[in-house]
Amino acid sequence: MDIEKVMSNLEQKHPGEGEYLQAVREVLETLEDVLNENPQFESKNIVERLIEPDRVLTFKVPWVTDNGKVEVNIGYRIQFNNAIGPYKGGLRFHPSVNLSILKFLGFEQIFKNALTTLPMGGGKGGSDFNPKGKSDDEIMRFCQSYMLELWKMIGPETDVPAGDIGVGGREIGYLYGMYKKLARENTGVLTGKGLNWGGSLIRPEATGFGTVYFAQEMLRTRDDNFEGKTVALSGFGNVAWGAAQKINQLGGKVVTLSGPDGYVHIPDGLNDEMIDYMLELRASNQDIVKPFSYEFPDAQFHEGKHPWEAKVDVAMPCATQNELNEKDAETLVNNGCICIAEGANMPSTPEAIEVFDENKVFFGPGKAVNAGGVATSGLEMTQNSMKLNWGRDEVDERLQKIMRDIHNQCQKYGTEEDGHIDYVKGANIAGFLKVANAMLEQGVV
Ligand code: NDP
Ligand code: 2IT
Repeated sequence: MDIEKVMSNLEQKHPGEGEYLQAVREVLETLEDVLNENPQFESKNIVERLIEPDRVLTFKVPWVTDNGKVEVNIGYRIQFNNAIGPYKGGLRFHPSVNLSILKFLGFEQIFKNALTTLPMGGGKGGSDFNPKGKSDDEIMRFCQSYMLELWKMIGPETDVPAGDIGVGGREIGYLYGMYKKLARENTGVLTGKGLNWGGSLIRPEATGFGTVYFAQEMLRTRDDNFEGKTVALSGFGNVAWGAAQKINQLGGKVVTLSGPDGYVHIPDGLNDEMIDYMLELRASNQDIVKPFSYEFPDAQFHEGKHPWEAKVDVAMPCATQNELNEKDAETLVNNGCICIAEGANMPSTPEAIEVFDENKVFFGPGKAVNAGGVATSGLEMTQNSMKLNWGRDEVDERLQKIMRDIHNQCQKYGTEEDGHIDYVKGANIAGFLKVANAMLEQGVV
């Protein structure tokens, strides 16, 4: 397959969609051997059928502010690929949201979901709505208006949205309430639901827990573990919160958190009181981590800086795409960082990944590392279908098993001659093979 030709065709059809093109290129660059060994994929044009979403929905979302002003946002849902199960993936509410970002996220989701071993296809959605500074009622009215359009396109066996940036338990509640009213049914149409109405234990923590479980598997290949390791986290949202708890449980020390305004350095490590304060800060709808340094004098705030300048053993980017660049990667490696595990989706730029590759440090890409979130969404769907709730330990054990399994798949397809594991290659090939074979078996549809 001529990657450059495929990419230039795609670019012509979707000009300026940088994140989407970046995500597609990264996958295609790792598939060369598999495509050569499996000519049936090329003869049925699997790659070109896979990189184009099944359908893209955009719609207007009008809503009324507390002051009676009428606002209009754009709503989206990308149904990317359903070869192995219903479309599945989160909703992102953030002012930066556009088609390119949602298409990159939807594309990545196909492979991630395939890796979980559960029957879920790939999708993503959201809006350019900015939840920052909005009242609870405003959030509710926005979610209701969004669902008024979306509900006909989704369903427990069709397309099952969940949370992502700016969408957590509160938003899922408002979205679910409106869906239920319109569809007149209680089903597992969304995941990340409240525990009293179909949610699963561990789902809020799952992405962060899974990220740490995956990093633990990477370290284990060198008989190493988290005990005494210093960890730089970015973001201070849902994923960072779950990861911080698990790192502490395993004896590691989280020394940074970040926001768009900069990062805080906590030399003695994030403690439980600080983790609770993270939640408070999030709930206050503030855009910044600076208040952390007022509340805890030992935490030093570094304005406008990335946490990657801190000297750490492990780095976990948990905020957003392209938040860790080539220079950050060089700084991390020069400071002795041995493991990078992506809690966020595509947080490292291609140049940064090259630096990690050259230096043969552990680099776990988001689609493998953060798959614990959607995997636990899959477990929520299973519980909804059975109309049963599993206990905390049962869900956690299943999550751990799934993360070990994803690591094994990466190891199987990504181990190089010198024993180094190329997790990007491993994850892409394992995910691709599952989806591509399903597409072949189901014909041209
Ligand atoms: P949250 O909204 O809970 O937190 C996001 C964090 O990232 C916040 O600290 C936010 O800061 C920061 N952030 C968001 N956008 C930007 C930006 N443009 N520039 C700088 N910082 C930014 O989201 P999650 O924790 O759920 O998601 C974080 C990442 O993890 C995303 O990449 C998401 O796609 C990924 N992910 C999430 C999963 C989940 O289950 N929730 C599952 C798998 C991956 P602020 O709000 O102050 O802007
Ligand atoms: O990026 C992701 O995997 C998510 N935001 C979670 C998706 C889900 O359906 O739980």
